[in-house]
Amino acid sequence: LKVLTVATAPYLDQWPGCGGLRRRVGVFQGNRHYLHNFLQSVFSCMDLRERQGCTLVVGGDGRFFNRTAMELVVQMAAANGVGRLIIGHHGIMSTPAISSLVRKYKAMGAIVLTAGPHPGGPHGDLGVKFNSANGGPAQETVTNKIYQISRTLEEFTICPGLRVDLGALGRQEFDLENKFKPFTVEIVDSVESYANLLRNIFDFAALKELLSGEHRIRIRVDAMSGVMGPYLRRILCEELGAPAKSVVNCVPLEDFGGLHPDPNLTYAAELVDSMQDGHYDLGAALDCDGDRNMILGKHGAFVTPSDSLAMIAANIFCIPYFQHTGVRGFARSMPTSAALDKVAQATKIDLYETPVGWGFFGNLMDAGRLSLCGEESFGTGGDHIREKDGLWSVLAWLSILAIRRKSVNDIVKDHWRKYGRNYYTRYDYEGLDLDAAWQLMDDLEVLMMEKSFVSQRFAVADNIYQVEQADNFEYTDPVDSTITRNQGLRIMFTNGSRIVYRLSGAGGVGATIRVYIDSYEKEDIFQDTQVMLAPLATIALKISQLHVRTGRSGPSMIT
Ligand code: G16
Repeated sequence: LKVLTVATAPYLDQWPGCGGLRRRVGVFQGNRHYLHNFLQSVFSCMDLRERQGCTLVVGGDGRFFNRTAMELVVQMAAANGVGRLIIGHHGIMSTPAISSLVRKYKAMGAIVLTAGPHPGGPHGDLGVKFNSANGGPAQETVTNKIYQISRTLEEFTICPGLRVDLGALGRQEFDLENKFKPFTVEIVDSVESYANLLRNIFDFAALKELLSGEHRIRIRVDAMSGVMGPYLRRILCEELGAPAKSVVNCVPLEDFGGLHPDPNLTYAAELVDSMQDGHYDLGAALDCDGDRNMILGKHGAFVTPSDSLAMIAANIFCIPYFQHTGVRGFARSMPTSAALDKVAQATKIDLYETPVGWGFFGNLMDAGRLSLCGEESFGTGGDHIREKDGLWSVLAWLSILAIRRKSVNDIVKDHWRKYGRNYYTRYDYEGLDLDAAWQLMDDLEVLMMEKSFVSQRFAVADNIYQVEQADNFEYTDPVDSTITRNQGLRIMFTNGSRIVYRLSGAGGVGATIRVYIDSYEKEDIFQDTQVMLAPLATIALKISQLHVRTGRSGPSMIT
């Protein structure tokens, strides 16, 4: 097979955020060599000697254009000297499964074709993410390098005649010109190997008893027409005995059924509705690439992701894996509520507060300092892999139910009674003008850094909040001392409440400003979140002038 070097012109906008390069499908289709360029930048970023003959894992969430993109990845990987690709059957594989395979095969990394929980289809998004040898998202130093290469790229190499059969499980070999060794592709059943991973973490006999024994509970898990259907069927139904109707939307669709495959109360409304009549004891939704999760109790009671993390932490020894490994540390992203901190204090386990994005957790895990972590954006996971893991989180909750023999709602209430409650909400302002959003954040920072800002008092009705501290979050990695700056503007009040403003780094159309509000209550724990947080929300808008400056009358999304 011939290897060609093709001249190209660079694009200046291929900055991969923490979730990779995410663009509308039309951008990839309408701009000549847009995907070729980015893939070449990824390959060129790898050290040449390490790249020659290396193994990479490749998978995607099956969205529209996935197959075309996958074929291109294979042709360019071969031409760039990669020796072996491990690919999911039909090119489809969940993000957690990809992470686990990178580790299992000791691969140099992975190319993940997902745009996270963003819509698919011809008018939806496509994404390309590079994961490192630990199985987690590449660090910022790597993504910055990819971006720099992409800005001056002049050519790419490709093996256009190489045709891989993504449907044929097993090994395929290809001889390339001027290469001594054949280029190998292995199409694998990722469902089986991922199931095996989970078998070694959880007590499957206890879970089977919970889901199919005499006192079984009823669950409903929604795969949102993404990759997770086959994993749910195999693990929850075939292996753990849950009835077939416990899992829904399990056929992976290229456009995710035209829906937004993001597991939250807005986009997983179908699940929320189906929980209302109290038939199901636990509900869960997973996003299209299987790393995010939402947990609901009976009647659709919402467990906020920050609480879910804290509650898994408080019950961590219900999971056999942690009984064996012990607990090395907990971590949460900075905007995630401080509910986890209370558990860490009580158990005297180290707690890390990291910038947004799973890559920061990976470094701590690699150094043996972290066992359990999560983000408010519906992500929880352990150190078994280096990505968040949706189905792992569901099994973590089921393990808690199996051992504690209580309902989800009672476990939540017990937790609040013991540790107090962090009322928490997030406002998203999506699709803002980029320059206006940056300017707003700049001006806000200037205001917050004024000397007089600290100790300023804000009053809404009877509630008075006094600023204790204000900063722009900065993180020094305790393992390698790398400093990451500008990670979000934080206002901390004397009563422990907090407002955080942050620009989304995940890319997409325009800019997204997120406002995170967190308020701790020791006693008053059974109130409505939005009612409790209304004064702080008013203050957040007042300080930032968000509505006045963006012309919006409210957030595009509240979680
Ligand atoms: C968002 C979330 C982050 C998450 C990231 C990637 O980033 O806020 O917590 O790590 O997406 O998530 P996924 O891999 O599921 O797409 P941002 O920067 O938009 O806030």
